[in-house]
Amino acid sequence: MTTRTAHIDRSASAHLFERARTLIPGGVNSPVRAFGNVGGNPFFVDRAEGAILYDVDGCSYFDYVMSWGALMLGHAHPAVARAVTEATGRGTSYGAPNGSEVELAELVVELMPQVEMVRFVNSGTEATMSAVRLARAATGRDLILKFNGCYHGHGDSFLVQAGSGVATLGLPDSPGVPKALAELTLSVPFNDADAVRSAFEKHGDRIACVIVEPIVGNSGFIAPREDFHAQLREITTMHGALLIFDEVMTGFRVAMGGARELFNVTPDLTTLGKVIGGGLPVGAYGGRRDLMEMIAPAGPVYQAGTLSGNPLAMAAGVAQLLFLRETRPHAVLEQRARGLLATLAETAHDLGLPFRGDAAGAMFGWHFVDGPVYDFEDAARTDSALFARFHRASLDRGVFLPPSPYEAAFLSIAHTQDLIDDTAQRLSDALREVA
Ligand code: KE4
Repeated sequence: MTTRTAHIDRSASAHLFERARTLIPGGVNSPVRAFGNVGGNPFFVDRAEGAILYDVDGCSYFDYVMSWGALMLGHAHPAVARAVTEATGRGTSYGAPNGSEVELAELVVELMPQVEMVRFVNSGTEATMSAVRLARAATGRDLILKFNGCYHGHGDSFLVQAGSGVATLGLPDSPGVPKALAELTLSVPFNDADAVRSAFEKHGDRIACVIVEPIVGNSGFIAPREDFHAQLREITTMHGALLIFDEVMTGFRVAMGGARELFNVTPDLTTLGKVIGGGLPVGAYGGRRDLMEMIAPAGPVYQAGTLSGNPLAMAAGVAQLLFLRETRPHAVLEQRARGLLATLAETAHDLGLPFRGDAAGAMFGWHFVDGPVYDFEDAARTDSALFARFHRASLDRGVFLPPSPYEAAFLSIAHTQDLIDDTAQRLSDALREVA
């Protein structure tokens, strides 16, 4: 039985947060980090190694956020650290092409056959914004269709019933998004192919693309129904719209070839981020050669970026992907995630609490709900007050879970079976305490 540490001194974090809030909106550079949905103040990180985060007060945490999915090898993995250090010695940015961009592009194209050409950018948001611009250019159409609860970054066209961030903040639309622009985005329930068909029946000849998180990680973890993606492929093809798999989170994490490998459905475009940068700022979009050759300077669709293809991010991405290509840890990591969920499910059952968990590769999640979770509406039934208490009790037992019920959790090769077993005990005790 692990007990919550009586009093944890987090005063150094508190002082930093106090200073940060006078300088940075909400004291953070991304909203979810402020713990708005779980209460309390965020801890400030001093350093990290493997699966462990160490805060500025000397507390340590088993990390299940892993930079929101970017770190498949854990923090400060020697292969990545060495690659970045070596790259730094040759300069940090050139504003001119360099070989590491070609090396990473070759790896992405090799590991994701549906990606015939790829363009690197600096974030997942840039990747999805650019992919949608390309879809609009390629089809000559203006409407896009997304799914309630799916998050594709903070591009204006996506902040229409987005899942992560906006939904967590309880803002169905973000202020500042022009109504005229929001009206170009259709949003229907995830897993509802009939709703997609109806949207196309109504607007079919105006819809440029469907963009989807193939496994949703921004409403908590939601898996697609058996043939959902095959139906999306059939409907979009029939209506001359493009299908975009937003694999910023799932890419190289749920399987070596991403979600496309799991569902054997080929999208026209794929967006990437996180894992391909090994923890450094990166994004990418790619897909059919005929589409990608429309991107400047090969074609007329403009997109650019000062730090795109940054040599340090490329080096980190290459190091992480090469290591994953050799070791292919996805099945083992999914087994570990499912083992952890099984322990939590058993504890919840003993306590008479509703609980639904699921996993794919090194990504997993749960909802405190009865019955299956097929879409955001189901996920929104989760007991968020219980989630908040559970998050705090877990943190006080040295386990850092994603600080929102609308996020997924992530593990890495540094999450050994022993660490998972230790986590399971701590989380069970935390759940018993707050039930
Ligand atoms: P970024 O612009 O944050 O690099 O990527 C945006 C994005 C696009 N597509 C998907 C499927 C994503 O999950 C994301 C970003 N993921 C969130 C986690 N829910 C990042 C965490 C944060 O916002 O701080």
